[in-house]
Amino acid sequence: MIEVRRLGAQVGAEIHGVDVKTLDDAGFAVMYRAWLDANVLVVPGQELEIADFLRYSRRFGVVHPHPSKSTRHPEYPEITLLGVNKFGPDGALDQAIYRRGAEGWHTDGAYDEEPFKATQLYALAVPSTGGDTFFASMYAAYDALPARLRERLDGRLGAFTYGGRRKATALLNAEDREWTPVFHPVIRVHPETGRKGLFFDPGKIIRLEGLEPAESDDLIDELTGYMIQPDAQYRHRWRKGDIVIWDNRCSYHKAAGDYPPEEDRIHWRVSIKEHPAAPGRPAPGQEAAAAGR
Ligand SMILES: O=C(O)CCC(=O)C(=O)O
Ligand SMILES: [Fe+2]
Repeated sequence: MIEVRRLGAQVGAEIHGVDVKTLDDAGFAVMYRAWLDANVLVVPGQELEIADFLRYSRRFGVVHPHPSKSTRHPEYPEITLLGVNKFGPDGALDQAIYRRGAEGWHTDGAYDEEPFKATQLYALAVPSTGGDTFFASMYAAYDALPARLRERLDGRLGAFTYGGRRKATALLNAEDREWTPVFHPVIRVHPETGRKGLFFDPGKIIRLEGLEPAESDDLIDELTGYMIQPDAQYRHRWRKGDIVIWDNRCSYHKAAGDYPPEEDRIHWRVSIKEHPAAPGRPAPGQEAAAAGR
């Protein structure tokens, strides 16, 4: 029997009583519904090979390789490795790998024309302490906006790039760092739940369209203050064998980035979209190169 337990009041649900390797369609439908309701779904105690993880991930959508080529699994480009090759040849800790996802609250893939629908992680090794992942609701952020801000944002587009205003592109190969901005409405209606959320990422947004630069920066700061609502968070403490999937269309997340660096914290990670890559379209970040620039 599949059991769904709520973790936080608004964010997070945990599933018990499933082995995702043998899950039937009716069982998956229960889990998918729970995921839409809770934005973040935890499935503990799974024993998976890479093929199992990919097969299960594809039930949520289309798995796309991440633009960070250096952190792809050498044999399975759709799998990103988290926490692997943390130490360089000189023995120094690579902060971009160790602190990946820890620089601030964000949503994955806002730099892409079709941002990731979901990101899914499978824990292979967990540290003895630290290394949690934090989640928060975009719906709650939107609900908290005063009417004055909702009116200013209604129909407004944000321009996003991979590294944002700080140009944080350390995980990209040098030839992939020139990023063509993409545009998304900052008030976004979730395509499946119909609920409005504040689709926002201070580390990837470069400006709000139609505003003077100073006004845009001020509004970005103001919106950053609404992202995290105290009653709409969930903190995940990892156990080996956990699968966690989050919905990038309605949630923010952040890695704690605080575990003992000498310990292993290793995940397989996939980026999931609604759609396959359009034929002949350059990969994200490659538009400038493809246009000969
Ligand atoms: O490692 C984590 O806890 C999450 C990192 C992250 O932000 C991501 O994988 O998108
Ligand atoms: Fe992330």
